[in-house]
Amino acid sequence: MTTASPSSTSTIDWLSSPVRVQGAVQRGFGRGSRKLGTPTANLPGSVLEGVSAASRDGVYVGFGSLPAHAPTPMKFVSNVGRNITFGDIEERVLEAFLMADDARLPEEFYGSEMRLCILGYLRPEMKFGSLDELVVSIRNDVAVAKAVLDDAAVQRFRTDAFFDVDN
Ligand code: RBF
Ligand code: MG
Repeated sequence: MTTASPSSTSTIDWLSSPVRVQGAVQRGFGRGSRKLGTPTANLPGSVLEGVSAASRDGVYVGFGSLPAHAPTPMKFVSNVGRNITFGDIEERVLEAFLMADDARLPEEFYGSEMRLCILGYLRPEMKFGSLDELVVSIRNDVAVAKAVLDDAAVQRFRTDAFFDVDN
């Protein structure tokens, strides 16, 4: 596989204002996103109900925390939708891959609060022809997210008051 430079293959659509959501991490679908290399912590899609800035299904990026376990905001990349490649879930879900040093982080935190400050939209959710294509695309999303979240324009959200643990 050839790895293209992320910034040359994608542009980010920064939201006009950040979307801050929080909720208890819910169980995934047993498909093992761990196997895909991107274990996600999931929130019900209902946290985005009525939020027009995040009404599109697809891949979003921002900063997120688990106040009780990992209070320092981390970069995240997430999918919002119904996993249309698989077509087996009914409810919209927000699946966030938190870029922690410990890749197993989310597994242990079902029921814990997660806070996400959503800053940009990367691409629509797509129906891939194979698992391999989905994995390649997710890897590219991770690389793009890492790069764009270093942008000076969004650094201030790392210290957003929303992440203060006593909130
Ligand atoms: N699922 C899809 O069906 N289409 C997608 O385009 C898609 N993009 C994703 C991008 C990222 C960054 C992540 C973390 C997940 C994505 N998924 C997508 C969801 C994936 O199907 C799901 O995480 C696994 O099936 C485990 O539930
Ligand atoms: Mg998950």
